[in-house]
Amino acid sequence: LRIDGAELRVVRLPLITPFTISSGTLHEKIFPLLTLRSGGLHGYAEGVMDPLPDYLEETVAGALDLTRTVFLPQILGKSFDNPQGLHRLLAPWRGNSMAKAMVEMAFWDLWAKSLDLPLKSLLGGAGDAVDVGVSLGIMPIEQTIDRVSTHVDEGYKRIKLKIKPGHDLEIIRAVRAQFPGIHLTADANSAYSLADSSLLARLDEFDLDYIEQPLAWNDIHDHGVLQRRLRTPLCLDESIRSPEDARKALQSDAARVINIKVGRSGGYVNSLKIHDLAEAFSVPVWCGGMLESGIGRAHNIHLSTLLNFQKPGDTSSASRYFQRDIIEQKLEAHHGRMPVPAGSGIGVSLDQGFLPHVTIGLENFAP
Ligand code: OSB
Ligand code: MG
Repeated sequence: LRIDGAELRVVRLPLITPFTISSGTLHEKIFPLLTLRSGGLHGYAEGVMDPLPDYLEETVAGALDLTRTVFLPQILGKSFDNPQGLHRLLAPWRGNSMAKAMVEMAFWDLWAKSLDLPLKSLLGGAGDAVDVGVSLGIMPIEQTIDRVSTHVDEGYKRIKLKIKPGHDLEIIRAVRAQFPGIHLTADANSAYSLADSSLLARLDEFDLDYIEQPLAWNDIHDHGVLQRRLRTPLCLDESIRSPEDARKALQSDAARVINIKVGRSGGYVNSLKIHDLAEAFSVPVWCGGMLESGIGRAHNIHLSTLLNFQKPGDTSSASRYFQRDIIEQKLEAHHGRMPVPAGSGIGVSLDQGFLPHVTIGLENFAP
């Protein structure tokens, strides 16, 4: 499969409501969108890095530069029999797992389309729909209760609340009191340290499915120490960017659950290894999200069809975040199940009429 050309776009999508996590508030989603071409086929992927290094270190500007000056020149005009060949070519570059993921994911979509197969089949997944939950940003207690109520009524299978110091015990206590039976989790996005162990241990009484990434984004060791002080399982997100990260976390009991984001983990080759390693340790995984557009969401949904994705993912309805998506299809959950887009590759196509209205940068590349 020869890569004949590429297009690198920057897209800006306004959010219906601002999304607040411990590290800050997102008002709009700005992301790179990559298209790889081969003959008449197009493979799509988006990057999950933010304009500022507020979730992990990668940035949109850095990813664009690396993609434009290093990755694309390495792959344009070349032929690859399968995604592993492309993965091996990018692997020696240090870090930058989000930028690498974008390139590899676009190639997987292209490759699946060249074989006329849905992406899930090539990943080893199966099924027509996956379980989903929602992630609720930080907001006042009253408003949180309202939003939990709406989403529980809609059938979402798990509610994740964002927490930060000063906005933790009280909100979890209030939601648990109102909704005693739901699957409830908390995500701190690295807002705490080991000095907060006793406060985090007080969350044990609320029967959370897990606490996501309480400690530093680049830490594994201290999460292992913290896990020995808690009953609630810890789930790692930011800390897991490679199979090696996953192995270390699993071996040191720093993660009893893993949130896999293909866009954070360097792509599918790495994500499949993380999935299998976790299974070998009897650790369940689930598919996270980065407020992606329909392109990134479709990728996430295909990945979620693998067997060890035992817990509901964050791939909730696109209409919760965006007035209008950049794809022609609608990615909407029904009773807590998100349908897997049908057709070859990721199964969704760009809305070419809308795309120019939300494009803030565009470059084309030929061999
Ligand atoms: O930690 O999972 C996270 C959004 C932006 C940055 C980090 C995270 C999130 C979410 C949103 O939780 C999940 C979604 O895409 O719906
Ligand atoms: Mg998270």
